[in-house]
Amino acid sequence: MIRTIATKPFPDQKPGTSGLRKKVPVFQQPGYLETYIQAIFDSLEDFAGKTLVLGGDGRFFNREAIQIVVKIAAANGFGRIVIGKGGILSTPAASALIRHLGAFGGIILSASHNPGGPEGDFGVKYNIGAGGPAPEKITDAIFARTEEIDAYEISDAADVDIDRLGAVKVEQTTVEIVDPVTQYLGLMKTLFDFDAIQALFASGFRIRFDGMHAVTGPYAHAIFEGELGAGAGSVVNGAPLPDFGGHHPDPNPIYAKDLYDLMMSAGAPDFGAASDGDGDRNMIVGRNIYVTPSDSLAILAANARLAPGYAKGLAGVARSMPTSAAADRVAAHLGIRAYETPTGWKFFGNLLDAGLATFCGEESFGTGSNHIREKDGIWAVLYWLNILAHRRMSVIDLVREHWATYGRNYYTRHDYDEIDLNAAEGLMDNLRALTVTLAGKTFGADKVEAADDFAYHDPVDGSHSDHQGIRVMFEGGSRIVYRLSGTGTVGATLRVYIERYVPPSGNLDQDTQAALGDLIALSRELAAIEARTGRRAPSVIT
Ligand code: VG1
Ligand code: CO
Repeated sequence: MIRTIATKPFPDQKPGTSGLRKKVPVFQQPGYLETYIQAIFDSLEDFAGKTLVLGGDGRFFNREAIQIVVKIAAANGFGRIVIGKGGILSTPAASALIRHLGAFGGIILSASHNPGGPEGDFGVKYNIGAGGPAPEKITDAIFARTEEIDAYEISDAADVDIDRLGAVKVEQTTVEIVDPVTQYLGLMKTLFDFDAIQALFASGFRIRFDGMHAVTGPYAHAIFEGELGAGAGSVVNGAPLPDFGGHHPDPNPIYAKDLYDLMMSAGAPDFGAASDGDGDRNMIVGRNIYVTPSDSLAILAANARLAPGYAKGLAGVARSMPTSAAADRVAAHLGIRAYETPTGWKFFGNLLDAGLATFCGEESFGTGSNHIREKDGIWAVLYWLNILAHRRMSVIDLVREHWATYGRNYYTRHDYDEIDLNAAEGLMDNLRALTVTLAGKTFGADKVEAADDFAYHDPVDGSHSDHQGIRVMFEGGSRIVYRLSGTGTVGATLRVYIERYVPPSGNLDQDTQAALGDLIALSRELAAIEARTGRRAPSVIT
């Protein structure tokens, strides 16, 4: 039976950079998740009888939340709900499945790289039929609906057994449980040269993939060890755990330190990679070299023709504004368009749909293409393997060759986590006011060319997004960028992105923090970070 349950607006259901993220106990409040899910459906039209894809990254509360979403979706009239077995779907696999099935949309239960567990984070993201995160028009409508909602519809049917493949009925809705890997694996086979990668492994090439006890473990075991013949044990931390083993499932040199240290040690394998909670991020590390995500995007673009799925070449490359301009240089060389969007994958959707961009990337360990509408961790790893299988050179030699051709964008991000919200907003307001006075000023060797608060005009639908981060741009291509995170759940996180371009004739072999030392000092001084936040140093450097 379908019941109508009275509810009230919760004041804190505004989606951020990537859906709604809150502490688990917040989501466990009676009616909290139900109300948000109903607000999503209330903001959509004409889905009666259509298909909804549903899955999550396996974090604490995933299984309970799946049951709640099933019962509300059935009560609201979806015709079919397709769920990954065990409630598991990586974000990229969910995007692939939405597109493959021609589904109306999908709900992904994840707080991505945020920690999990009873006191950790949980999250809900709505993706549209194209497979990507809902654009701002929809997330704004969802938020508006959360402010006035007064009831939700829910079936009182028994829980669905999400661990058994097959189909059952909930009210009038067919609920199908599918293997989370099968369709995704099939898609990867259409893009990459699996034979060449198999031959690479057969020749003794060694990989270490760290699943970080998050969602990519099952995908990595099946694809790298199963299909491609990487030796058993190549995938570590491959079992998804509700609390990610107590770790932060964020693939960067700090949180994937074991992998990083291994790759810098004498016994390092040829290639190292890790992915995040929901499988859309990737970190690439070679023996004795960490590849920045910005460089990774540029290197993939420069070598695109080596992968069967991209052999025809690229339409364009898009990067988020704070991502280094390394990909722009490749685009210029290839004679294709380069796009600069605000942070968050939702801004790439229109460019991909319109065929303007083929590759997209973010400095936050996100890379992807038009094969789906999310960033894709396993895809990026397969892409690198495909390139290495053809080039038969080490990661470090490939990266050095790239710098020698295009120059090097030295790049770092400094995060100041959990700072006071008012202090953070004051700091940004102050910077915004400062932008108008900076052009033409010289700091040390660097002269400011322009400074602004980044605004984006979507070239496809004409939508406009203001206040996407403060940019201080210097002559010669160096930059300092400031923005506040939209995915955190405690206080505010200030992100400072620092970049300096060195041409091929310059010194390409410096330590990154040293090469950027003067700009790092300037980034702190300009924003008065210590005076305003009490922080002398960042909490995380990537
Ligand atoms: C962060 C990253 C952004 C990314 C977003 C979602 O957002 O900076 O590039 O798209 O996370 O990624 P913010 O607003 O905290 O800077 V994921 O893997 O958390 O879905
Ligand atoms: Co993620």
